[in-house]
Amino acid sequence: MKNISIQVEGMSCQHCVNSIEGALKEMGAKGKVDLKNNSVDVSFDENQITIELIKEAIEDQGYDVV
Ligand SMILES: [Cu+2]
Repeated sequence: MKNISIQVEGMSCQHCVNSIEGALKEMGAKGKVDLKNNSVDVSFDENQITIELIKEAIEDQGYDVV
């Protein structure tokens, strides 16, 4: 498993947390949103998913990856 931290803009409430963590879960990654730091910690299997796909999934939910 690989662990990364991604800076994301536009997250403000529990709805945002659920959207992002849900989207990551759907693709087989494990996400943890930190609203205070505008970041998302993601654990994923490098053999299954790429960082680019994770960033795309977050952007598809309507947030900006910095
Ligand atoms: Cu929100």
